[in-house]
Amino acid sequence: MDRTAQLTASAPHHEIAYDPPSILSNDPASVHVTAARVLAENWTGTSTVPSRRLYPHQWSWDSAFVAIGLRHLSPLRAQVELETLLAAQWADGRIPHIVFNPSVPLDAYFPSPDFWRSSTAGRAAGAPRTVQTSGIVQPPVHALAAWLVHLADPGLSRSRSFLAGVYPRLAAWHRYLLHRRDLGGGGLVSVVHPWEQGMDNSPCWDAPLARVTPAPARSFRRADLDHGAAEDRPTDLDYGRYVRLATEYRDAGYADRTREFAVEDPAFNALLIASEHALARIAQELGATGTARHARAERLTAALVDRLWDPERGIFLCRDLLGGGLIPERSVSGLVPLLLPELPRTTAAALVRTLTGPHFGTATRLVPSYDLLGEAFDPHRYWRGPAWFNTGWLLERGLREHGEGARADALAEAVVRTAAASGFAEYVDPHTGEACGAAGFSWTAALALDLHHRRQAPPGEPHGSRNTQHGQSMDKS
Ligand code: 9WN
Repeated sequence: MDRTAQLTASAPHHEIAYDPPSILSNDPASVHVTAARVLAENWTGTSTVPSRRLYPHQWSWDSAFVAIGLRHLSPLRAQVELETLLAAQWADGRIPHIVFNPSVPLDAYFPSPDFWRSSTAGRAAGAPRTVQTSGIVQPPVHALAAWLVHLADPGLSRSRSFLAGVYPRLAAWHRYLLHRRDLGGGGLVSVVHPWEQGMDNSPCWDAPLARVTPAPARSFRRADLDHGAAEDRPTDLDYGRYVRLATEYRDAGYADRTREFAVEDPAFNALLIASEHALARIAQELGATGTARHARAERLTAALVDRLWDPERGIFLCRDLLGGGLIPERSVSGLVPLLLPELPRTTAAALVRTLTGPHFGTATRLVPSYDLLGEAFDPHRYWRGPAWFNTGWLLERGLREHGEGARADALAEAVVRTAAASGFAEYVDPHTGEACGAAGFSWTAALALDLHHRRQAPPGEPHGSRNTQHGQSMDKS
């Protein structure tokens, strides 16, 4: 049996040793080699940790981004990355934001499995018994990732029935979000914790979080400060609030209803819509029509524009369901809907102007996480200004989707160059490109690899344009 056949025959959750493609090792200077090395070092045998020291377990949206890059190194590892995550899905459909590695000491990351107590506190919601997870979720990038992973090697994918295996789980995930998390009743999904949205410390959460009584500082011990600089990380006060919200959700058996924090976020919903289009593609590949899913994605796009678009600011805003209305903060989350193929032309054009204007564009090469002119802007503090590589990757796709090829090329170039120069940092100062946070961060390496690979694609390989139906660029890259 040759190596591919051996790997194909192995069950999804068998460990796969890292086997660097020999073609890469001949060119030690390339982004391929350095990014591949980061992903090898962070590979556990069945999935990839975001960072060995700071984040030593499997994270949900990290794994989706990682799979998108891994597909260029090993389509099999990319498939296994997603399968490992989906194996920890709860019976109610939720994909937990962390899947814990039992061999990592409890004090390596907080909140640890003994905080979340998924197998007991989450029993009624259908938490798995054999693996410990958190009980909150993260943005639904997974169906998009699964489709892109399939495209990287359709033969391998079909031989392992990859899409047939993941489709029911991804469909249940979207069902959970659409049915259990429409807390505002307007068709959009709400997050119930800042960690769910993925941009934990964004100034968008300041007003809704201010209502939350923090858990006392002495009631928990932060592990992040062992590895990250305190002035870059969230404050103790905010951490106390994160802990309080998570504790209350856990103590209610992870049942979904509106409590102290409920926000409709543009990026979270835009990623669900992009993934719904991807799920339609997957359904088509499996022999169904996918029409109903495309139609749902179109309806969700209309709801997003209706509920979150601010025409004066030219950006989508977060809606605070409890504090009454739109939160007047410009964050990169509000630009991410540029991804969506059915965005009205005028909305897409306004978003491009905002992206390239003084709030996000001036003097920067990458896109900052928060308004450069905002009062809360801080170039180093977590999600309050620094540039992250996953949002750069998403916006590159959005620019291409809407016919802004030259801008997309420039952003792709900036992402790849800055990622490599920063040692694949978790995030960078948006003015200087200075590395911040964890070094050797997995999604930075994976997404730089993806853009690098696409830059190298032969001339004429099609990229998306807004004239395609349902974002057909999805079928090509
Ligand atoms: C909480 C793993 C995760 C990312 C998030 C990022 C950060 C965790 C933390 O790290 O969040 O989930 O402890 O700060 O904000 O986007 O998924 O990389």
